[in-house]
Amino acid sequence: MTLKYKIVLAGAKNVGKSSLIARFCDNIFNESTMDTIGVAFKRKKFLLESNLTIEVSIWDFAGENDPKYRSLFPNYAHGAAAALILYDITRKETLEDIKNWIKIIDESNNDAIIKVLIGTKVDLDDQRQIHLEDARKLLSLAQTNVEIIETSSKTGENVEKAFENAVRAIVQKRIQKCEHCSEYFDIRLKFCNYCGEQSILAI
Ligand SMILES: Nc1nc2c(ncn2[C@@H]2O[C@H](COP(=O)(O)OP(=O)(O)OP(=O)(O)O)[C@@H](O)[C@H]2O)c(=O)[nH]1
Ligand SMILES: [Mg+2]
Repeated sequence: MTLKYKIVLAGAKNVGKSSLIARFCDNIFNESTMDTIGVAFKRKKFLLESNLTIEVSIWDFAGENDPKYRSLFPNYAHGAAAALILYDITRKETLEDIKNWIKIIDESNNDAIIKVLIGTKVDLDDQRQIHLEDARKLLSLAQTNVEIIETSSKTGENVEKAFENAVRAIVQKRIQKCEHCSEYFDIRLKFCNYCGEQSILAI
């Protein structure tokens, strides 16, 4: 079975949103990237299990600081299953900006969205200004228990894992596996829509 979900990326200008997507989807890295204008869009498939493929559409939203521009984010994020909110471990202010993004996402009328915090540019550890423990303090504000991952789009470190964590969190929240026929079905159903067996969550 293939299920489709939308993932949006947010975070201050130059934190490395487009670079993370380029490494993940095309396995490339550029020292000098173009600023994202508006939004960009990519797709990627995950084979999570032999009978479960997840196809994600990944939306890259420019980090522009202009409030007029940021107010458009909820429209782009509409229907998203997860928001990856990025900060750059070498710039303290980008962690502060995470609070603004959490607020924008919380006000976007999408309670189902899972917020995932991601640190970027971990290859620049000698310039580090943000420690993992500092970032963890924002987890409760983001109302998420998805662990924070530090990534490098330059070396590729943890890039796959960051997206995989987000996808696993989406799956955990949205679908369940039938004990009887092993198919996946909507978490809200009391009976498997493949074989009719009662959901163990409903017992
Ligand atoms: N060393 C290092 N540099 C990175 C990494 N990721 C991104 N960069 C650099 O950081 C700069 C900004 O990266 P982008 O991916 O364009 O950032 P962005 O968040 O998409 O920026 P906007 O689209 O303007 O919001 C570029 O010069 C990248 O090469 C990384 O993991 N390590
Ligand atoms: Mg960009």
